[in-house]
Amino acid sequence: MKTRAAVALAAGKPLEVMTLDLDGPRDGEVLVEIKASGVCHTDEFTRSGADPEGLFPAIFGHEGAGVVVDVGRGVTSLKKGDHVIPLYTPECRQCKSCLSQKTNLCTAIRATQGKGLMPDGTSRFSIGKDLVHHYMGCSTFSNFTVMPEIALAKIREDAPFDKVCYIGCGVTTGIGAVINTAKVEPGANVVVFGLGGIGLNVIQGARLAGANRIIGVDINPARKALAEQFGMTDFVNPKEVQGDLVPYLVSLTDGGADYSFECVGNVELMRQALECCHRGWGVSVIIGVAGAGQEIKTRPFQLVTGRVWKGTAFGGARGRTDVPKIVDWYMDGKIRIDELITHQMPLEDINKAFGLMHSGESIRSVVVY
Ligand code: NAD
Ligand code: AHE
Ligand code: ZN
Repeated sequence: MKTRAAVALAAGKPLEVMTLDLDGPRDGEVLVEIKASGVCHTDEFTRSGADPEGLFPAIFGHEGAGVVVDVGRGVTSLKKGDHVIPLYTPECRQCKSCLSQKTNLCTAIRATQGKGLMPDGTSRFSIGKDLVHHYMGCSTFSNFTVMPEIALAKIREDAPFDKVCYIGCGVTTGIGAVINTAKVEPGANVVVFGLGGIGLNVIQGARLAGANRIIGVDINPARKALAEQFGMTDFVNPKEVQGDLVPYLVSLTDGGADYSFECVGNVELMRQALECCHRGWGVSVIIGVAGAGQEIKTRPFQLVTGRVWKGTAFGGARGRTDVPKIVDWYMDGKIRIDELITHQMPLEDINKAFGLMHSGESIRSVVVY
């Protein structure tokens, strides 16, 4: 069949919207009509050429929602008409990682996913004879995509696609980092670096967890008002702080943060996020992804004296189990999404989403098909 998609032909170039070929689902695969897709900073990270795993040409997008159109042989858990959210972190429930119950990082299809291919080592997307890569196993910047069954979460049918698509990455990552990875407890002091599409969900997760002080750090002063609505108690603009940021944050938190979160992808901020944590117990969680060649560093003494450095992917969530529950939280009014979706656009205008991200005008842009 044919599908309309935004194709990344080369690193650093705008995406090109075109019609291309899509093969149907093979064994264990599902054809999905994508109804909406958020644009995450990770899409921009790969588009820019900073991602060591970046492949071109490819169809980006990993924050979608849609409807099952067809299923391949052997698919048992999904049928035509089911509403689904694609998962860049699948949940096979059979691999060593899934069975361990210690991680959400299912390994069943990670190797082929990282090569931009389906689990059988081929791509469903092509332009004539030329292969086009999948991206993060999802490719939600295509109106139709093929996904492995284990990488789809079935969700309720009354949930609006143009809102719950955001649960496919940003919402789950931010809230999950607080609840699953850090396990923030009531009364804790939390510092959040970066108040964009991920950081504001960390703020909302910290509020849900009953945190006491929730301190947001961002160089964009326009983030303050929205972050306050989501539970931030104090805003710090590093450009306005006299002297070093770390001692300033330590004094604001009575000796250091119980938990900090880096939601930017900047290795200098990752160090500051660790070092603003409380001696003896502070835990710093890295969420941001940093480009090829970037490395983190600190004095080992920071860890010797009890600070803990952690990271999280997809907020530690097991997608097929946890994503339907997070959709329920949204539908029940326990969490908020609408205010964070600041822009919507048709696929033809997808490059505007990257411009809005860079200018700091958007929190999340959502492409609606
Ligand atoms: P975003 O562009 O929406 O937000 C980034 C925010 O950081 C902006 O508000 C910006 O003003 C702020 N910022 C930039 N430089 C700063 C600085 N020096 N000091 C303080 N604030 C600064 O991006 P996003 O979609 O929220 O993604 C954030 C990061 O998280 C990216 O690196 C993305 O790739 C990563 N991410 C990781 C996961 C995961 O599973 N680990 C999931 C989603 C996104
Ligand atoms: N390919 C990059 C790493 C990118 C990365 O860390 N991705 C996160 C999700 S970001 C979503 O917006 C993730 O899930 N990582 C775990 C995994 O298995 O990819 C690189 O540096 O090579
Ligand atoms: Zn993402």
